[in-house]
Amino acid sequence: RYAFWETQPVPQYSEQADGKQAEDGPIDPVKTVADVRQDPYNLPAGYEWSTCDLTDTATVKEIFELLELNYVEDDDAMFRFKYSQQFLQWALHPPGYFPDWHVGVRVSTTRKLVGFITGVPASVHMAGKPLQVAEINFLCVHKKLRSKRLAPVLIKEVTRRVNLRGLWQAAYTAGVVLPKPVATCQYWHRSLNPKKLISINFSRIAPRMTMARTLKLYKLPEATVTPGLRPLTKADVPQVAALMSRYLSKFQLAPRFTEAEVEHYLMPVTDVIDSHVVEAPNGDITDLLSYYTLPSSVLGNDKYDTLKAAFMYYTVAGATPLHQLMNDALILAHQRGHDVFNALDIFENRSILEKLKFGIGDGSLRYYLYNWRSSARLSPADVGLILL
Ligand code: YNC
Ligand code: MG
Repeated sequence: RYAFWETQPVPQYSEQADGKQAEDGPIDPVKTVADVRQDPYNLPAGYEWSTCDLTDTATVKEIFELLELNYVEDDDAMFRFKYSQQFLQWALHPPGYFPDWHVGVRVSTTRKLVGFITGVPASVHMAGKPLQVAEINFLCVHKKLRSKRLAPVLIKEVTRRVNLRGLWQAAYTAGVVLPKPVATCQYWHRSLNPKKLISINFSRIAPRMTMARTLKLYKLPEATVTPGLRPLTKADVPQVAALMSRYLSKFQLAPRFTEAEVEHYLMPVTDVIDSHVVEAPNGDITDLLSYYTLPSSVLGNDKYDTLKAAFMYYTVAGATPLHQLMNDALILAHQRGHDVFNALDIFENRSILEKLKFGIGDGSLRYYLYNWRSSARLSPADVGLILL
């Protein structure tokens, strides 16, 4: 039973797949902006809506602190995502962003920020159909306010604000099972600093292994191996956009990036996003690798308080074998002090993860679309979309 989600325009578990599905399309009757409710949803007494201005560093710090203490944890509550302030500014200010899609809830008397949800606009394809969506992320309710049905109010309010901008679909990912995933994917982890990972119980020494053999197993070369590999620069953006668009069109669910979006999402920002390209001797850009930096707080460990994780981002192997390009990504992340490299089993990753000594994680990441019915059933290898 999903008291809230059963009221929403998402595919339901009660629906029978009868084989003769109608054409893919919206679930709700088509509306116009004039049909959208003008006033915000009601919050419980004592709380109020607050649009969060991410150009204001004091506000960014408040969001950072809410998430640092209350955002996503693993099932055993050993780690909690710790998105940095620069990361939040980057992720929430892509080209064409709407300030009113950065939704906060505050305690009226103290102004304390206790709830948050965001959307950013994006263009994606799903099973051959183009969709203008809001990518919804950073849904968070303060731990002291859990299980009071505040999350549905946040979701309805951000939906209203998205609708007011004339968008009717959304994409989001979550660990939890909701009606109804378009794909269920898994994280894989590659140790870069095995000694620390073992000491914080992120990983264990495998049976019949010693610490010395474990360190040797995961040891990486000091320098990358691919000739012509160098950091992405602005001048590369048109070529990279073309490379990405050719590659991403192979997947059932994938974004369509404009050049402005490629520049925003891929230009390197220290400890936020790192992108490298391979430049051929004739000047052509043949390959792209990228990863973002998302640390986690290590909860209740005396020796370490932070785990520095790299997450694979858009990577296109044109002239270089994918496993070599990804191995260079591991080397770069290791050089820059990351402890672990995470990647989903999406794209063509299944073919290289084991070979590169990734191990499968526990828990799944589900991909969802809001107000879109599709008869397509996607496997992880059909997914070419990464939400931050
Ligand atoms: C979740 N992650 O099932 P039912 S991911 C969506 N995404 O509803 P309450 C979720 N719904 O079952 P709490 C959800 N988690 O009755 C729970 N729910 O139908 C549903 N955690 O609400 C749940 N961040 O307020 C139930 O629960 C209802 O106080 C219960 O709050 C939930 O950002 C939460 O994991 C997650 O901060 C805020 O636990 C809280 O527990 C929390 O009583 C730690 O809520 C942080 C965390 C989630 C990260 C993410 C993607 C969010 C997508 C939201 C859906 C967007 C829809 C599209 C909108 C735009 C549409 C257009 C156009
Ligand atoms: Mg609640």
